[in-house]
Order: sequence, then C-alpha cells, then structure tokens
Amino acid sequence: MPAISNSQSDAGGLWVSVAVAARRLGVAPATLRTWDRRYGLGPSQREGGSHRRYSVVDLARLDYMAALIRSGSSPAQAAATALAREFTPQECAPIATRPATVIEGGAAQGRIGGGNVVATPGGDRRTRGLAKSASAIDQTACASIISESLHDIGVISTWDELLMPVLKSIGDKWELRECGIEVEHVLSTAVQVELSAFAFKTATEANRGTVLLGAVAGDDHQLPLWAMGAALAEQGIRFVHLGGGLPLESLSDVISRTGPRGVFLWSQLEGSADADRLDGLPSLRPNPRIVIGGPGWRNTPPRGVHVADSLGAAVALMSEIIAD
Ligand code: B12
Repeated sequence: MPAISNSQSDAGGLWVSVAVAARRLGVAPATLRTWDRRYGLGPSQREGGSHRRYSVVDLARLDYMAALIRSGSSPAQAAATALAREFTPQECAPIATRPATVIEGGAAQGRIGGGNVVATPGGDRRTRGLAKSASAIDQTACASIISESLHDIGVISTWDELLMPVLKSIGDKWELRECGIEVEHVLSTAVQVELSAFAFKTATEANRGTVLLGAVAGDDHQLPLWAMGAALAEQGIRFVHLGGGLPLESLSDVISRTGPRGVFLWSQLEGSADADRLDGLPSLRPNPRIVIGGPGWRNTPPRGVHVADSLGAAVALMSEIIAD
C-alpha cells in the first residue's frame, strides 16, 4: 500500500492539538514536547510557534514510537525507527477503523480508545459505564449513572471524577473523527438535565446570597455553569443560570436589577473572551464580586476579578464571597 504524506492527510483537514495528541496516546503533553525537542518527532503544523497541530501521519508516527517503547526499545532507538518509517493510509485511519499497532517480536500492544468505545484510561466502573452508554447512544443509562453518582458522591466529585474525564474523551474522539457529534449530544444533554434537576431540587433549601452564572457571548458551552449551580445549591447558595452566549450588556442589566453577591462567567472556546472588558461592568454598592473560569479567557483580568481553575476552587471562592 502506498505511503501517505502530510499534505495528503491535510486534505482530510484533521489536525489536532498537543493536548489531544497526548491524551490520545496516554502520555503527558510535556512528553510530546520532549520527543519533539530531543528526537524531532514534532507536529507538522506550526503557526508562529503557538498553534502546534499534529496531522494523522504525525499521530500514526507517535503511536508507533509509543508502541516501540512499550515493547522494549529506548526512546532514541524508537524515535529513529519511527522517523524512518512511512505510514499507509490504513495506518493513519481513525483508530476505530484501524488495526492495533503491533511490534513484531514485542509484547502484545493494547490500544487507547480502540473500537467505538470512548477511552477513559484509569476510569472506574461508572466512568467506563458512562463512556460506553454514550457511545451506544443509550441516554437513559447515561442519565441514571449521573444521577446515582450525584447522590452518592456529590456534585464536585461527580464533575471531577466522572463527567469531566468522559466529556474530554468524547471531545477528543470527536476532534479525531472517531465518533460523531451525536455521541457528544447524547452525553451533554444527559449531563445538563441531571445537573439542572439536582441543582433546582437542592436550591429549594438554599438561603445564602445569590450568584449569577453565565457563559460569554458567542459561547454555548454551559455544562460547567450547571455544575456550578448544582455545587452552589449543595452549599446552600442560591443561583440564577443566565445561559450561554450572554452579552456583557445583558449581564450589566441583570446585575443592576438584582444586586447579586457574586457573578461567575465561563468561557470555553479558545480566545472567545477578553478579560479586559470586565472593567465595563456596573459598580454597585455592595459591588458584586466577579469570578471567571474556563480555557477561553485572554488578557489579564482587571484588579478584583478572581480566576478559578476548577469547580471546587470556584465554589470555595463564591462561598467566601457570600460569607464576607
Ligand atoms: C459538550 C461540548 C459541546 C456542546 C455543549 C453543550 C452544552 N449544553 O454545554 C455543544 C454541542 C453545544 C458544543 C458546541 C461546540 N463545540 Co464543544 N465541546 C463540548 C465538550 C465535549 C465538553 C465541554 C465542557 O463542558 N468542558 C468542560 C471541561 C470538561 O473541560 P475544560 O474546560 O477543558 O476543563 C479544564 C478547565 O476549564 C478546568 N475546569 C473543568 N471544569 C471546570 C469547572 C469550573 C467551574 C472551573 C472554574 C474550571 C473547570 O479543568 C480543566 C483543566 O484540566 C468539549 C470537550 C472538552 N475537552 O471540553 C468540546 C469542545 C470545547 N468544543 C469544541 C468546539 C470546536 C465546538 C464547536 C465550535 C463545534 C462546531 N464546529 O460547531 C461548537 C461551538 C458552539 C459555541 N458557539 O459555543 C472544542 C473547542 C476547541 C477550542 N480550541 O476551543 C472542544 C474542546 C472539542 C474538541 N476537542 O475539539 N460543544
């Protein structure tokens, strides 16, 4: 079978980030950067050094390098062999349709994310069950696994240990064209429905402060907001979910009308929100405290705006703000 070049793989338009390539291989992003620096096994696409993207050929080569290391080669030997090798279109096909990488004479190789099941390395029974149910388009099973977890271990652990890993795996699989958008929709709808049901049921007992929740204009990713709402309600804090795609002008208006104690703003899509613009929010007395989160923020936020890097951290900050 003829080998495939990067320009051919580009025709498919499939270029993935370092984070996705690393998760796909089950190694840290730092390991991929080291393989690039030391052995020249880097991404084919580099835009001004910032947007580094791996092609399907790069991924096949990295997969091969990882398999050689697992079968006993040193990284330097594995890199030299992987760089010298050419890859057939079949070897560069989406994982679901390609045979496992097997090194002759080496140990049998497992493959991350094989078949149609979403990879959740190290996942427990529930994580595997949720990934499997989403892949099998069994939304009822997804909902009952999520609901059971919320009741057993609470919102923050359910988000960190169950929902986040499966959402990320499915996002990666979608980016790698190994599953369709329908799998993501089956899962995200079940997540949204279960988190919101839990949030509103728990909020009937909540009597501390009020926090406004919203995602920035142009961004429809709302699941972390539902996780925030449910986790705040668990702490007895009231919330109002203002949804995704929220223009700052609308947020300013709600702040003026309701005088909340805190505001949490989410931005998911890379570069979708400018933290500088938060300076324009109305000053009221008492001033609502602003917390921002998500990978989409650019620029340094104005003084007084807090940045949270996890659900637990955001809820802890809001709890302190309400207690002030
Ligand atoms: C579900 C989902 C959707 C759903 C959202 C449904 C809903 N009701 O919210 C729908 C289908 C609408 C959707 C649409 C799109 N999506 Co989408 N989506 C996702 C998915 C699978 C999960 C999103 C999520 O909830 N992430 C939250 C957590 C799980 O992830 P995280 O932010 O990376 O977590 C980090 C931190 O933020 C922090 N953290 C985690 N949780 C929390 C919580 C709080 C409170 C805090 C403070 C911090 C924190 O910890 C992590 C650090 O390790 C992601 C995959 C992914 N990796 O996130 C793609 C993803 C975000 N989507 C993506 C894309 C490209 C899109 C679309 C542009 C696709 C398209 N072509 O139409 C549209 C954009 C629509 C829009 N205008 O916003 C890309 C974004 C790439 C980028 N460079 O920004 C992703 C990463 C998929 C991928 N691998 O390519 N999406």
